[in-house]
Amino acid sequence: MTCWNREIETMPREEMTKLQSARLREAVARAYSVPIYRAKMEKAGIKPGDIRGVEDLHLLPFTEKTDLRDAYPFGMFAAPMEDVVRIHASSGTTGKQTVVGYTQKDVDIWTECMARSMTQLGVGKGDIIQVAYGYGLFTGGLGGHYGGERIGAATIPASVGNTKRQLQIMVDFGSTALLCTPSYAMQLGDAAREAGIKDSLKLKVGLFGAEPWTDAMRVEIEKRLGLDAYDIYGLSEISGPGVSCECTARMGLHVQEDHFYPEIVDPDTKKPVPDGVPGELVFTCLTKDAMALMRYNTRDICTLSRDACACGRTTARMGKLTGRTDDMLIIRGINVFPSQVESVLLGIAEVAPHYFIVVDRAGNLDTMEIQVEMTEEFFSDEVRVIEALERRIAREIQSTLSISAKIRMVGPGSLPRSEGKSKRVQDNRSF
Ligand code: DLL
Repeated sequence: MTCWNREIETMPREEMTKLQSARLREAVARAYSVPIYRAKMEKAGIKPGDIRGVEDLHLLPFTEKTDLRDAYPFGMFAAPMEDVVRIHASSGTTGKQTVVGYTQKDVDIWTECMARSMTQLGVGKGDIIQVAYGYGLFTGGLGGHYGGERIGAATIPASVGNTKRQLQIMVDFGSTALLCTPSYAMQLGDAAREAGIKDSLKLKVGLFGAEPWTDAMRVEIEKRLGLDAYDIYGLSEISGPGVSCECTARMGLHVQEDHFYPEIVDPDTKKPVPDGVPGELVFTCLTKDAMALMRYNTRDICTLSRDACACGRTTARMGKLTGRTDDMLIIRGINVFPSQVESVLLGIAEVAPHYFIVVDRAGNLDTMEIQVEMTEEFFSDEVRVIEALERRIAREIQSTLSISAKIRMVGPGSLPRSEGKSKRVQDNRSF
């Protein structure tokens, strides 16, 4: 077993709990300095001194994505802006992004987590890592990049897209590791097959994540690209990719639990459930300075286990994600909330805020069609008018959600109305 940080990765459970508890006490004190948290804790009748260790964690109130939205942009920051060295963002539930900040120490810890993830998969010095996650506000690109450099591998900031050039880089530079979303890996695999270059590839390992994928997809990717494919998980609110990652034993994703304390709670009662029982995954940041997130409910559904892993690591493991308890869709690796679509439509006078989203998969590419109702007032059956409106909405969606969508205008009152919880999404993909 090759470890980046053997002491932590093989730490006996008792020692790990001690370390986590000490870090938690500091993190709670930090969180208490943020007015939003202090108000939450006061409302729950909790003082920092009440949290003596991880056994008291359940007393703390949860943090939700909406808390970050309400605090937009920097209201959740626990460090002064002059200590913040990086800002990332991901989709919020409406038009506003969820903004996250990092001090230098936070970036270093995130990088260390990525270094551990890569090392546990045998990637290291001498490897050539092609980072084909998007570089930008999304954490995939830079997360992979810093991790790659930290382990001393030659790191290529290929970013996402331009498939032909990706394949050329892969062959000419001799990339040995690939980092991208699993759906993009499939696409690259298909393109490699078509170009007949599979035998020229030197790929050994792939770290794929940022969206759900199945073991069946793993088999396909491995066949197409001739590598071993592993699952990597993370979210920008907690740091980015590398919160957890599979090891070669493939018995779940090792959580970097000295930095991110995991819990699983029942989606209805919000009470912690025993290991092995599926529920909502909740993380508490133990060491993050710029944002001291306490009990952040990711809304991702999975299980946790703390029994021994065949690889020898002792850290807790997450099972593969099986879904979410909110309505967030992940389309081509981009997080999309239906409420974001609604807020775009609300800004366009010619349409009613009635819409229906159909998500599909054409080949390996996710597609999104948004059916939108015109208002009685602006209704027109002139093709020119309709097409102009469709183009305008598509532009607005692209600029707000960073995703292309096919817009289809429909007549007033033609989308189904529901009396109960409205069903606004039809997802035809199978994961
Ligand atoms: O997706 C960070 C990341 C980048 C992870 C690259 C892995 C690789 P966000 O954009 O904030 O961050 O989206 C986080 O994506 O709550 C999950 O619902 C989903 N997700 C992330 N990794 C996986 C995975 C990045 N391995 C949200 N399997 C999370 C399934 C995943 N879903």
